[in-house]
Amino acid sequence: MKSRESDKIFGALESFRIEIPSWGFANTGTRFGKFLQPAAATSIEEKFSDAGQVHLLTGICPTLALHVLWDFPQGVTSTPAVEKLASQYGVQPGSINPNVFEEQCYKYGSFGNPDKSVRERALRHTKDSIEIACELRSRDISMWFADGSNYPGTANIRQRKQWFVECLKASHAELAAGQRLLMEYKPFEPAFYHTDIADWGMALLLARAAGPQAKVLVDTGHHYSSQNIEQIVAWLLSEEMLGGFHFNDRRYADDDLTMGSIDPYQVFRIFNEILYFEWEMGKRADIAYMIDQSHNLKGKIEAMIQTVKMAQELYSKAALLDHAQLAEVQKNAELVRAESLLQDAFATDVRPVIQEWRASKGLPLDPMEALRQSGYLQRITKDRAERNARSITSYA
Ligand code: PSV
Ligand code: MN
Repeated sequence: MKSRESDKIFGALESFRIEIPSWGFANTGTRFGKFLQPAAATSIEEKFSDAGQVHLLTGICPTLALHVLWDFPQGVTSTPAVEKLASQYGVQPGSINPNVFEEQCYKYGSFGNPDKSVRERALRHTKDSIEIACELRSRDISMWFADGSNYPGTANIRQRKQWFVECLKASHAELAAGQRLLMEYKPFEPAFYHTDIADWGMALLLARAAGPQAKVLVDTGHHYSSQNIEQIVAWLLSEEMLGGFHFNDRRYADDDLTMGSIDPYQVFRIFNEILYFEWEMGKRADIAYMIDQSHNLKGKIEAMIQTVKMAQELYSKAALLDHAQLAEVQKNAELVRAESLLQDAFATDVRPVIQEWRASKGLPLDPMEALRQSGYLQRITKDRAERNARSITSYA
């Protein structure tokens, strides 16, 4: 590879960071049950410890996304303990994810619930989550709502939209300067007839209604099959409304598979739209890159490292593209040349240069191999196996 190309990759890797989710280290499953893993994390300390390993070996995952219900058992009073773990394991708290979907009271929704007291409760939880974020100096509060309905005619869709606007405005009013409210959308699951924030357009309208610090979050698994996600990304960029990503891959629905495992070219195309925008604007887009995956069968830490490596590779490939040239051939409608620019960049083997970059940072050349050699997996498997074996796995 020419030195100009490897310089491009070095430049891209220098600033590329990706956030990992605390729940990606825990025993998760499908609605049919869980297959327990002896090394899965069962406490917030174990999640920080595992995230610390991923960051230690890859050098690009300095923050951990936290889910309030799962990671802050005592709410805001848990924050000093979380701060302590962050400094102990060398990973800072990242986005804070309120949880207004798991408790019984949310059966008919949270911000869209017809019962005012439930809406108020969801709002209180969101405000508490913002307070947690303030205490931990976390920038992003990431909102996902399971709200929706399963049968036609059972919900007043317009009324629920209005309740969402009211609650989101009230949430936004609590944000500190510089904080952001990220709005995630999803067209199905757990609701199967309608979801209150079903797509990027609804998320965009609600974010605009909430206030200037609200942006849209794109979870790549939250689209219908064959939807053009990079086009959504391009539109959100041009509206200055793209706040972040939850990366994962899917074959059928929201499968939460490892990023790039099914369609790496799609992730490449997403990164290409972002880097093209940045080239055109002459500045970085303010985007939080985050992972949202659930590894039922693969080892959790291995899958996370695999993801991070894939993200680095696809981002590096996209960074290779000559955007000045792309703009030129697009202008002249030179279709094959334009498409080939993408295909050639995608086909380039960037792994040797990424290894050089790792070496320049004193990082292991192969983080996966380094994990296997470290003895960490053997140690946690021994320490955690008994507790994991006692976990509940049944669906019904
Ligand atoms: C919902 O499917 C979702 O994508 C939201 O981001 C949740 O916070 C996360 O998954 C929980 O796994
Ligand atoms: Mn998500």
